[in-house]
Amino acid sequence: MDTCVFCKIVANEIPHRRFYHDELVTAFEDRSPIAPVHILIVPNHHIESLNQAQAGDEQLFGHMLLVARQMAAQMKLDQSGYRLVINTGPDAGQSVFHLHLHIIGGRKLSFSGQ
Ligand code: D5M
Repeated sequence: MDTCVFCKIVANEIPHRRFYHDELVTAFEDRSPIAPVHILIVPNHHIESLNQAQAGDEQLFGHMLLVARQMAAQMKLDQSGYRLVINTGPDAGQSVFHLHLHIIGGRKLSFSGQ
């Protein structure tokens, strides 16, 4: 999608710190990190949010989880722990409408639901 910032990152059209790219997904550093490690994994093709996921996307979503595991191991979070988050829609605070999986870690994380 022409105006989507994450589509531009996937296409390497704007600066970002890239950790991983393959035919399905791209992983890069969140520009506003909330923890020492904060990585986003996005599908290479534009999906607005989890609400637009379809039958047939199973391989993509399974792959995103396995790439998250790989990123966590690469960042040495596999022992200390980490959190995966997909914000979906306004109440969850989704601010970029290209589906993305947050990997957050490197410090003790609280969970308040706020
Ligand atoms: O999270 C959207 C996340 O996307 C938020 O943590 C900032 C990040 N973001 C936004 N623009 C960029 C660019 N250009 N590079 C890297 N990271 C970016 P959400 O779940 O939608 O609230």
